[in-house]
Amino acid sequence: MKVGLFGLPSSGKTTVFSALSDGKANINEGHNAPNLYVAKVPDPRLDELTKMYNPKKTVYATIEYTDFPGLQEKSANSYWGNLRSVDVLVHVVRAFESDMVHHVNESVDHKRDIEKIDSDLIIADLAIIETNLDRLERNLKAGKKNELLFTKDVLIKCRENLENEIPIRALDLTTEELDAIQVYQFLTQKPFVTALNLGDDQNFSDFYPDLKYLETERKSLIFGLQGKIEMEIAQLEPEEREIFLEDLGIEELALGRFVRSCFQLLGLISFFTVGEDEVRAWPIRKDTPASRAAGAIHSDLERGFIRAEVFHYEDVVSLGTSKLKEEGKIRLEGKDYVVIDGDILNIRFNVSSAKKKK
Ligand SMILES: Nc1nc2c(ncn2[C@@H]2O[C@H](COP(=O)(O)OP(=O)(O)O)[C@@H](O)[C@H]2O)c(=O)[nH]1
Ligand SMILES: [Mg+2]
Repeated sequence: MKVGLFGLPSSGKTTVFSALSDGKANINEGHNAPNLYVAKVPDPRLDELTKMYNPKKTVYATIEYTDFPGLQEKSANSYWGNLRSVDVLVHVVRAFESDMVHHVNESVDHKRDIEKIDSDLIIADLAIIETNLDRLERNLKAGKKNELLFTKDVLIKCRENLENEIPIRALDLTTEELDAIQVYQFLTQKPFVTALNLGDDQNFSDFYPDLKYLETERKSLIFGLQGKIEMEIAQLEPEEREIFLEDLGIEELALGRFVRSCFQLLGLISFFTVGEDEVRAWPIRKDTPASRAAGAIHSDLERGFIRAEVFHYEDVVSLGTSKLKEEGKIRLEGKDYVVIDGDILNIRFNVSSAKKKK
């Protein structure tokens, strides 16, 4: 999962990036190259399973953060272009007050900045639609395929909505419609998070009521964090963190909360595989059948899938590994079984039949 942080210069992107990447990323302070970090997705269940199975290694799911350098008016087009390759867009917005940090718009006004970026993204998508409608029109005149007509209709539908400030992600598009516009990588179609970067003395709950419309009307997520504090705590050793968290009244670090929000936004869940060699988390989309989940591990497992031995994390934690069987908690499931969050799978498969089907 690729997560891209963007926003105005000095809104705190690099600070938030550093907080979310566990304080371990090498920060490039220059203004041109983006910062990149592949972070482990924290999952206390995986830690618990590691204690139980004592494997040679534990493999966490990963999340890739990119901190895109500040948005400059002049090169906005190529800036938007860079953002099209990510899975989740995170708009970092400054709420913190500080005389030491200059704001490009001279004053701190998070609502203004949110509205401006939201409309910039809409304009960027509208520009793509215009270009492509022209192109489709020319191809249609040249007598090319009828399916172009369908794409054209979808683009027109998107345009109408965008003109009314409705982002594409808020539309109820059918699978066919989604397929037709997939190539355009629309920015307002991507899962979207507004990350409000709060000062040490500010509370998210004071800001939330006015920003709730981002969730209800704009189908995005609003996430508050005190970027600077979070960064400083993330840079500490895990053992030292606890004391500070308690002192500051922070229940959980933003890096854990944030990942969960992204999983929720993308409709992701995790299943696990366990054994002496490896205990591992596998992120998949909700409602994935067992055979496709097996495919996340290896394509042979999907092709040669016979059945899955399934038990649940909660059961192994409450009963221990040895009692699972006698309590009837280990089930055999077929390829259509819908995997749920916290399932632990052992896939039975047949390589030779997998090869035949190739
Ligand atoms: N007081 C305060 N300062 C912050 C906060 N977040 C960032 N800053 C400061 O704002 C400046 C710009 O932050 P930076 O993360 O580099 O912004 P970027 O340009 O968006 O990457 C730095 O001096 C940060 O220390 C915050 O939450 N509170
Ligand atoms: Mg920066």
